[in-house]
Amino acid sequence: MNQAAFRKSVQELFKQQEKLLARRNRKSPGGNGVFDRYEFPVLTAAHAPITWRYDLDRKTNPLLLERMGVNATFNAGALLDEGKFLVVARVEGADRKSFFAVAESPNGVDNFRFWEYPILMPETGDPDTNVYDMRVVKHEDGWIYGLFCTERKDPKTPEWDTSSAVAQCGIARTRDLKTWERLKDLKSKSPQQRNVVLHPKFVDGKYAFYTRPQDDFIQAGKGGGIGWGLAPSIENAVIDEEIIVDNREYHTIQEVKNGLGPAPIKTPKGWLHLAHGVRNTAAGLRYVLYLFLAELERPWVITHKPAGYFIAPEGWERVGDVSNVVFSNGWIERKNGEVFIYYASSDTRLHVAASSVERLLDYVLHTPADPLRSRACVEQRCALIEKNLAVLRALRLPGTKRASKKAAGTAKKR
Ligand code: M1P
Repeated sequence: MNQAAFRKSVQELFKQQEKLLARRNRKSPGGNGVFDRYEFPVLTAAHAPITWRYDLDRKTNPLLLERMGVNATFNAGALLDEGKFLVVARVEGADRKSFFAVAESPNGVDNFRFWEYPILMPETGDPDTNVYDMRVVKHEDGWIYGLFCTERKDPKTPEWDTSSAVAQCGIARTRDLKTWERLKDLKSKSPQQRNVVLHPKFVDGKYAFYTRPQDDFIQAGKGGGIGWGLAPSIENAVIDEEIIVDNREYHTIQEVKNGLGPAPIKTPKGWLHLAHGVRNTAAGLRYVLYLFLAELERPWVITHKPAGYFIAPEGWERVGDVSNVVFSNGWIERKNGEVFIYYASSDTRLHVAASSVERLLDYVLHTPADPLRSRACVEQRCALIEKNLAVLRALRLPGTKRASKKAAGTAKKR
């Protein structure tokens, strides 16, 4: 390529990307009242800056080839800071290594643009091979903390085993999301920790953590459930005692494993939590999101937990590097009570859904809990049907009379 053609090609790269970055997003029709999806993902691999991927120097890259590809941008922590909507995304390079990068939007639903550089996270004395899934928390001690999964090759496995990893919780803190101070990894009795979240408030004067203790490698064979533990110090965080807050349960959306998403939102009715649950299917694992509410004074005590999932993969969200997965580690509560839920689909891209504290609380407080048996589930549903038919009868809506009479008969027989 001569100089003029090269210049034009570079220009074209930026022009095409700008079209994507500037694309307006809007709510998809057909929401269920609890939340609304948005039409387009807010981040994809193609959102990664051109300067991260191409060598734009004609001397060293005369054919303008992409040198360092980005495979995916997904599972993101989220923060509202001085009116700016910030997500700390997991960016996965073509080389499979993940790293963190901040993308900023003026409105939380579109126009997300990565900052100029990704985060250069300091390492501990035992360098991470891979880091991912940061939960960003503004703690009452004044720092912004990032808790993330740090993985290193399992030193106990034989040489031929090149995939077994030890996962632990890395902890770093910052004031501006640019400069990070790395603290010691969290210590607990569990040999594996993923999905660890820092509670935003001190509890009994201590730092409080939601954990996910695991005895087994990746597939939670033994142990599991969302745990809870306290540590007197954050610089040297050690949890001596871990209790299980929300366990795995046979034949539920979280029968294989579960993990907390972002730090909880404080509401007048309790701490509102978003988590993911995983179950087995013939096609592999299925990840869905669910909500629950915990006591304000005792955040480890669940008071309400609707049955089943809150968000499950839908349409093209089902397909990606790890299909049939939705995962969320970030949400933002706005001053007006609106809540943006940043969820990734199939370990590939990041989406946003909108709801509000009012709607989420209504959902959590008034959706029945899982009665754990088919017959009991049908009874729950029949109770709803019966109630609805009575309402419709009272409303005297056309077309409802026959159906409601028939149902009244069925209800009597039961
Ligand atoms: O591939 C789905 C998810 O798997 C892991 O989550 P968990 O430990 O709860 O199973 C993580 O690797 C996560 O990043 C990923 O989205």
